[in-house]
Amino acid sequence: PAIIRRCDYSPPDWLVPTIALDFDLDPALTSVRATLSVTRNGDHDQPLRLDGDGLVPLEVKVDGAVLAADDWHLEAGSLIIALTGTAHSIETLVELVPENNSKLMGLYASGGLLCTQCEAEGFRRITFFPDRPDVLSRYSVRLTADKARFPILLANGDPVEQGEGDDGRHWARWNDPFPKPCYLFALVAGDLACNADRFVTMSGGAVQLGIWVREADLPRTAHAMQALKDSMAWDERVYGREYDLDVFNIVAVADFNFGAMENKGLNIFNSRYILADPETATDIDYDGVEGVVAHEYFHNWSGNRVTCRDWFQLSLKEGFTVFRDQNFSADMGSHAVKRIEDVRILRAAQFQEDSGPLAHPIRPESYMEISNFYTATIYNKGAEIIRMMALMLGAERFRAGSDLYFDRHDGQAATCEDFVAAMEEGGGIDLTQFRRWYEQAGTPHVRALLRHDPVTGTVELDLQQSIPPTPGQPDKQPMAIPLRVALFDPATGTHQGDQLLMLTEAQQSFRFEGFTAAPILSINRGFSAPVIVETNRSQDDLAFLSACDDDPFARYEAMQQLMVNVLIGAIAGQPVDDAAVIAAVRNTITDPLLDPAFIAETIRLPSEAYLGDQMAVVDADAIHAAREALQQRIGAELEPLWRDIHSRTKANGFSLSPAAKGARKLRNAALHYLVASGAEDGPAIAFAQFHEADNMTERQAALATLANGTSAERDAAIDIFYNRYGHDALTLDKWFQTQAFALHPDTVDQVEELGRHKAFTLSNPNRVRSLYGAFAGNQWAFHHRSGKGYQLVADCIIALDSRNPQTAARLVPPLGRWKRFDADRAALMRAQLQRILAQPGLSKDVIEQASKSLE
Ligand code: BAL
Ligand code: ZN
Repeated sequence: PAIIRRCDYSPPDWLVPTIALDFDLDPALTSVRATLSVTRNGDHDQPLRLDGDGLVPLEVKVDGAVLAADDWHLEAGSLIIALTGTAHSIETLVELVPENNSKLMGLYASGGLLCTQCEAEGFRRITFFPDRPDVLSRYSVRLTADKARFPILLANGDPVEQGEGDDGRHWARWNDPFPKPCYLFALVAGDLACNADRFVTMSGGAVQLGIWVREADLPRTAHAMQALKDSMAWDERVYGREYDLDVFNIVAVADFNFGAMENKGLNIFNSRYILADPETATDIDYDGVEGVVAHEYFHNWSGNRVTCRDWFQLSLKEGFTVFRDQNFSADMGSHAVKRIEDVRILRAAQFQEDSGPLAHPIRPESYMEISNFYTATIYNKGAEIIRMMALMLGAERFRAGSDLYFDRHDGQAATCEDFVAAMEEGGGIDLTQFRRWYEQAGTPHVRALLRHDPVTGTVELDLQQSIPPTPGQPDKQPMAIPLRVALFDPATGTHQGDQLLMLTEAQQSFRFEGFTAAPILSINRGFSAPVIVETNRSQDDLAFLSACDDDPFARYEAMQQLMVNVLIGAIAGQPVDDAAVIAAVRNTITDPLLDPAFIAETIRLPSEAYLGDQMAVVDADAIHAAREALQQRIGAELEPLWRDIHSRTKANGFSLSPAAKGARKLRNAALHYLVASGAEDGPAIAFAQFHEADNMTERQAALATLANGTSAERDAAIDIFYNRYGHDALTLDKWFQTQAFALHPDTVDQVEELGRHKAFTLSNPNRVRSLYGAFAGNQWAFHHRSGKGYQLVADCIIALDSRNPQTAARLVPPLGRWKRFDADRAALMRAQLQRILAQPGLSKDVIEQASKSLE
């Protein structure tokens, strides 16, 4: 497959100011008539090239006249027409079979609905068009369908007309006044019920809001609607951005490759990010709904009004929009807890990506298949880069920069460089060196050494940065790294102020005066930069910070580091001294001033995968054993406290208040440690929680805790859960996921069995991710020394590829981490990658991921 390179960008030869689309919809045969006004862009003699994927033109007209078959031709699926003038009208007719579209890109059928997904390159599977984000058009769309099967017909923009046709068919016309790239096109036809509401914008415009779902799901849409209204108000308040159409519709569909899609005025969602009620959704699910609804809504400005020039600029809209949704969610709940959660995701997904064969800068230089670049790097590291700019500028200047960006580029297809330039100009800052964050892949390492001279009272902070080599980038230049730092007086537990240090050299020293006693370093407070910090802090220093640091992230981080140090020592076979960890956990859980949600985050042991990231060669078995042992010790040493927390956090009735959510989080953490302690009644207590819970947060946590062990209660809970929720796809996903995540010696065999379960299907991406995606993230089980885990995931990739290559390709990266494992496992992983690549007819999605993973 061809490689597309950023340096090869050139503006489109032809523009398409308007497009009229006429759909005659039917799952078995849909016809699409497209009328494009095209204008020559500049002085050239290039033919018109309209991208197509799997399309056959039944008719091609230019300026109303049918073209003879030799006046057009297809080239790699694209329609090529030689044109003489500077402006023409082009008409094409194609037919599609949505019910056979298993890739879920373009127009497809899901649960009785017809819907679309066009980002990144799905529109070319619907009609011939220059499928690139810098071709912006005004859309007018007419939809016709059987009225009984598809009573609701939706598209982008505002509804303008509707009527009845012949034979029980009806039609609707929608106009979108805002020029948009074709990846933002959407339509939905189906039998849907609406949760309708309204929002009045800051300038007094009334917006009709609709969340469209199956009738039976209507009661599960209230949280999404509240999140939508909160997002609309937040974007006005924080960014001054107002909604711009008369209607805003959201539709939930069961089969979806992404989490959701920001189509202009018609967001289409994976139902898992819309539907929530206490019986079926955990607090994490509720937060996911809120965050994703906000994310898609915020794209209306960061993505739609200002879009991307080309797909290399993907982080322009995704990184910025993730940053916006993270801040929104923090404002809706707890800033401290949200930051910890976001960093945990970054470290789990992005740091691993950045240190492996698929590492790429947030603005990549090349790709084979753009679908493979919807990555944690583009999204989550991209958000961190924006966060650093916001930190360096401060709130007011950052807002000035974002105002300038939106105002200057409204209606345009922009670049990452445009964003940085707007921040420089609007915010008044020089970001020359900072631009390297867009160019260089890899997570920077910062080594921080604090030296104290008691005679002069001087403290020197020596900082060194290094960025490991990544594919195609053996040598790196120093980055501009903003580090928030404080120096604590160990006697008083206070500091003289938080400072922002800019580390811009490979090595740099910072001097502080006036310290008679050696201070304790708190660094990268708030996780001010997405870097790995190594320090010479002792366990005593970390214990001190875990009790005293007034920056919640740094306090959490100190506790994590304290635990990591003990665990890494244990893995290396050193005698285990866990007293400091147990004392720190005790201090934390008995501190009456702390938020229970923060306590629950802080006392959680680092994940097995995170511990693996700290090792040159990951020893999954030793990590598991050491972590289980420490968990057991913390559980047993503090057993009365766990019992006390567990019983006093039991709520009387369900609430979504931050206090109630925090109590559930802490209750689940206490249950986890209590069961880990080995207490004889542990499984019975977990089963009682499972049985009595009036919410999924407690029920699933109890199930997950039981699933890690071996008990009669485990088997009973798994059966009961299945019988209770087998009819509900989203909840059944949890049943698969919980078993695939289980830290249980038989997980690999159980996953094999679950893959054959009658409720397992490859046609639903959520189901695939809940079994194989979860399993591949379970380090101990996936890296089972037999290599069976690798084989199961490879089997799934191979079986899925011809059906849904995008989802198949997302399962490849865990196999690509072979360099981090021992020689035997590495060989087994490589063998599976080679087996995948040997399959005939493999998609370019999987070819790209698997071949890069072998390098
Ligand atoms: N644009 C793809 C889905 C999302 O990031 O919102
Ligand atoms: Zn997005």
